[in-house]
Amino acid sequence: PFMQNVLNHPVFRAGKAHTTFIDSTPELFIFKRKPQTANQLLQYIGDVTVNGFPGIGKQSKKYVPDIRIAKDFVPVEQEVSAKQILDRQGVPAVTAWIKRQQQVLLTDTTMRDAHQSLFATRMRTKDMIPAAKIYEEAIPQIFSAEVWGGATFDVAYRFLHEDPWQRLQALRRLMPHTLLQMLFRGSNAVGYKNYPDNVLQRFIQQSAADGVDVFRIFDSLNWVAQMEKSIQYVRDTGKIAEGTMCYTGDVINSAEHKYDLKYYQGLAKDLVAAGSQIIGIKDMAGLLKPEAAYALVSSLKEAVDVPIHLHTHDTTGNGVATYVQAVKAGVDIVDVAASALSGTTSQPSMSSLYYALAGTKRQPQLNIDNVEKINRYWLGVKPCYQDFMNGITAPQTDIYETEMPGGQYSNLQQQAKALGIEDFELVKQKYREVNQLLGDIVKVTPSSKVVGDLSLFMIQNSLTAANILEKGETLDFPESVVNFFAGDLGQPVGGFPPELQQVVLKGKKAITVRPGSLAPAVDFEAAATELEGKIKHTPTMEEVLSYILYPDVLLDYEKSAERYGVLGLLDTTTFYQGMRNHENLYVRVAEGKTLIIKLNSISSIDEEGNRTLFFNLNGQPQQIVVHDSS
Ligand code: 3PY
Ligand code: ZN
Repeated sequence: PFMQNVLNHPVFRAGKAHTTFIDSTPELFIFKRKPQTANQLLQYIGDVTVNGFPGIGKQSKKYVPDIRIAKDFVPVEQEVSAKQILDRQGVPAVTAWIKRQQQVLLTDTTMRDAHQSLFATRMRTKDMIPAAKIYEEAIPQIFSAEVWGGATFDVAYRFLHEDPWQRLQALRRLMPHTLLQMLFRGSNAVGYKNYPDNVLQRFIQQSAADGVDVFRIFDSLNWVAQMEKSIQYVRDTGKIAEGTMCYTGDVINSAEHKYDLKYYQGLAKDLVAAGSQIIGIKDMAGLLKPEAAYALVSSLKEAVDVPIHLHTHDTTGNGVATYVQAVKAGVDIVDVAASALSGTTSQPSMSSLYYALAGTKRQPQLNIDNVEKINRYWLGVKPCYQDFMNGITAPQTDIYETEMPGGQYSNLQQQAKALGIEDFELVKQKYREVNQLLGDIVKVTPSSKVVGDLSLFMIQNSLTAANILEKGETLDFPESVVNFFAGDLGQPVGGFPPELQQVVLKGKKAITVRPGSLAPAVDFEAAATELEGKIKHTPTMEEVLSYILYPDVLLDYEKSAERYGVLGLLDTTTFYQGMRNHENLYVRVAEGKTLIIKLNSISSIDEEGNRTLFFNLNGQPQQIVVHDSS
């Protein structure tokens, strides 16, 4: 048994935890239920060495980075941070503080949206920990760090063998003076379907208790009814409710009659009436052109009194220009990422924006040397994830026409390939056609999936806008499309196209009310008892919530945790690529305790399809048998 919880660590207890300590002992931030054995670690290394990592397959080890966090930055003295104001004085004081700022404030998305958008959400907590503490000391002026929610929740369980709640708790502890922000999909929470109201409420309460301060709440159809409850639940916790509008269309196009400035002004007023304390503009596809940003922010400032927080993606290469115009129009906060993890489908770069605003009164007050030093750390981290990169290395201006969110672009490419559809230009063309067929809807998780699924389905079945109504009569549409027309995602702006709805639903009745209003409340006690029977320990509230949201995912994770223990100790290259013959690996498992692992050889495959890996563990021979599934 070598695992230790940081909270009990003598250095921490003595209040002497500082950067060097965290840098040299990140393992202390990896929480653990049970002691882990070295054997579990070897089992994991054996499995990934022989069979590769899901999604990227077997790798010959390519990159062994030496990642170091800069220690020579100048700690910045900050009188008071937004987090301290929230904790001491509550939300109204925070919003008043935001409004008093002359500079534009920043949210750093590096640990959430940036890696979700660039490398399939695969960043591990281990790689966040050394940076997290530095943020506090080096750039305390930022408004918030977006570190949780969206796809990070289920991906942590599914692919990283990590508990996302523990990530949140660790970051909270490391960043006590920074507002932590999450992306919350309204009635879909951090999932892809509607959950009952009491689940949303408990999830929000638990997230708030574990560390989330700012909840960015959106709905994939911009239906305020789907956000109201969540906004209220956040307000009840005393945290910040950022009701959010997903940006679609083009407000400066005179042909835009649906998503025009009047529409967004009305939506902003509705969000404020529902209790939003900040208005988020979520430009998930990066469609907001610079002049459109100016027009939109100006008209929202006219319509509502609360601060405006703008989020974009730099997919077209115009992200910084968009922010500069938004800043001129008075936007209060914008989302940026560390340069190394910025650009293309991610957010615009923090340092680029800093320099773009040079000479203006609204330039962010940052110690730019510190920003560059943090960036060097992320530059070192990035190559560990090269196998998950989405392949987009240049601006994609065609998304102005397709309106496809960045995260979907590479996903849909994969989905199409898997179905034997090689012509992605055709898919993009179909996607536009389908969007119009559906009545021009907001496209973001999960509504974007409806458009993508229907596009592929139409290509496969030679359906066009002209023949879908007759030919579709006899076809079973994809589940996501049926659910959409049944009203399970809520009501789209302007309603459903009635004829297509009939063809898809084939007599099934659609609902017009909020799906959550029909969902029976979940019995948490019963869920906890059921889960306890399956995992053989008393579950935490966090585990119960995860089980309710993602039963299979949580149970698979519990199984892998039994087999491997906690893998947060392993460096990321080994985690994804395993070990090479004759490689030596040093795994620090506790302060002053390091395992030295050497892989001597791998046997050829035996009759049962197994291979034996011959290791030395701290000089002692140790063997691990792995089934070769190739
Ligand atoms: C998510 O819901 O994960 C998103 O980032 C949508 O843009
Ligand atoms: Zn985003």
